[in-house]
Amino acid sequence: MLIIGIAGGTGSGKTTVVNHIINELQHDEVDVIYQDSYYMDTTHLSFEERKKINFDHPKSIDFELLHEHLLSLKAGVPVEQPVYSFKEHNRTGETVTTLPKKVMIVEGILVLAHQDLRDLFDIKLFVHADSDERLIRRLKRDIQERGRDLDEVLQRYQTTLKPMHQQFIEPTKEYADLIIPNNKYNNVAVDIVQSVIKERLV
Ligand code: UZR
Ligand code: MG
Repeated sequence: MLIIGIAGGTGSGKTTVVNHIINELQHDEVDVIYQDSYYMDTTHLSFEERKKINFDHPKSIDFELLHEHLLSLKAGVPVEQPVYSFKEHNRTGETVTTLPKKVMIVEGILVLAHQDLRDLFDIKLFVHADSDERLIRRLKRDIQERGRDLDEVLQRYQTTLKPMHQQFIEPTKEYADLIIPNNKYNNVAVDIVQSVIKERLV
């Protein structure tokens, strides 16, 4: 099994990079684990309380479960990946069965921030985009897809996303084997990653 960790700030284009990588591979040889699926269960909190959670701090993520799931997959055992709702800020209670595949991709802002996870990755990537670019993408996405408004997104960006990015995400660039510049969609870098994966698969 080849395990690839893909980190990078919010709006850097991680999910898009992952989608392009997996499109080129056979359906039965690859699957993705999303860090977003592993936000802590917050059922005990009210919606108003959940909105106040700092979702960009490592402690909001159930890294233990994520690590345990990766170990299972590595041992050939399927796992139940929780399903998360950004509108509700909580797990939905549903899960998706994730089978062990030859290539497992682990994607999320903080996946390189956790040493036990890092130790499991064969390849570590960091997707970089400038912060203005990331803010523009984040604004569009949160308003169009996650039911937020302009003030809420900007407020969150200034008070939480930016400081958390500087404190916890940006420093993990240091652990990356490869940093992908992604202010514009980067075909060449994705092609290179794909060839490395294909090489390792044979
Ligand atoms: P990406 N996030 C939410 O907006 N709502 C939640 O309930 C849980 C997480 C955001 C989180 C982080 N921060 O910046 C982002 N906030 O999802 C990570 N607020 O996802 O890497 O796709 O941007
Ligand atoms: Mg994403």
